Amino acid sequence: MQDTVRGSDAAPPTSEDAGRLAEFEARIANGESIEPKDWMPERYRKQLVRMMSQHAHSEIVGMLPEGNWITRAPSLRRKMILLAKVQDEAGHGLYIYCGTETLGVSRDELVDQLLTGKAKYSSIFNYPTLSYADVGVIGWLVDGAAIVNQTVLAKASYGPYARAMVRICKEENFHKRQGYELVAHLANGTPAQRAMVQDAVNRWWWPSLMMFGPHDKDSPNSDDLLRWRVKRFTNDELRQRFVNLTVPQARAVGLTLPDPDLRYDEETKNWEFGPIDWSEFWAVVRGDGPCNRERLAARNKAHAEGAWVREAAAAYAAKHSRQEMAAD
Ligand code: BYC
Repeated sequence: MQDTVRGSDAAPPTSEDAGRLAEFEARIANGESIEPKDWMPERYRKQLVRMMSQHAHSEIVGMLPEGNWITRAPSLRRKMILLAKVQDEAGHGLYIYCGTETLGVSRDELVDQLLTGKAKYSSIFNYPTLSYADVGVIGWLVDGAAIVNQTVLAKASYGPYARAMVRICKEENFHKRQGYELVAHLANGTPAQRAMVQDAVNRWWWPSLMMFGPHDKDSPNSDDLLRWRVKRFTNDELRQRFVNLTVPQARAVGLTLPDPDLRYDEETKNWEFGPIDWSEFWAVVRGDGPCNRERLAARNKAHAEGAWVREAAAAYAAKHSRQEMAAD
């Protein structure tokens, strides 16, 4: 399994560690950023490696569902938009892998964990994209959910992660807008286009809510992450924020969300929603979602086919370093 952060790996703190820990926590309480060369508790480092590497993998695997439609985009304009978006996701993965490397773990190791199925990545990318409307709905709902989550992560206590999030969120905003624009276009289109986009919303709504992770009571990592201000809000709080933002957007384009229990609560000012199917969520997280095997197979194939590029880049770097040494 991926580097675990639970239980026995935490050695009992020595008095020196206790002093350093207090100093570290005081810095976090003071709103300071933790940087790669700063002292940090091993558990903080491991939590970040776990979360950031899962995030990087999600960006990389996340290229696959939409990438599926690049060759079949309905117009040149749509193809250019989709190409740019999918390419952005690759960039996001690379920033976050670089950020994770500052914690003393190599990208090769992280990629190996993904390719061998040891690492997790977001459950959402294990669902199929059945029509072009899915491209719009992913931009609107999936990138929309990512923005809610990542805007907060842009204030995370670990500097390299927070800075990557600032840049990524700017691009995610473009992703969400292009998605909503496509959704609105289809929702105002022919009856067949309307039906197609409603069908996509029906399939992606619940998986989008699952992106925020399990209920707070079932979230073993939240205590550490909240205490050390990697997370600023809980899974349930961010999920509710997403629902509150999204319901009016669905109404504005005349689409319905597939939840008969959805209702506005005047007292809490929240859109209350029905129960999430957690058995489906855990099945997908365990590897039994509709496309888990297909996604891993696609990543392994791409990695194998890219071997010559890595070899060429390594040979080029070696040649240049030899030339630089000879010139010195
Ligand atoms: N899917 O204790 P919890 C994108 C796991 S890509 C799979 O609450 P935590 C985009 C969790 O890892 C953006 N697994 O965990 C790209 C943990 O297992 P381990 C993706 C999940 O970390 C392309 C266990 O369940 N965003 O936007 O406190 C195209 C218990 O959970 C999921 C990020 O990666 C899940 N949904 O909170 C379009 C955001 N949820 O590791 C768009 C960064 C939970 O203990 N990550 N698990 O074995 C986070 O914010 C947090 O890690 C989470 C989970 C909220 C996801």
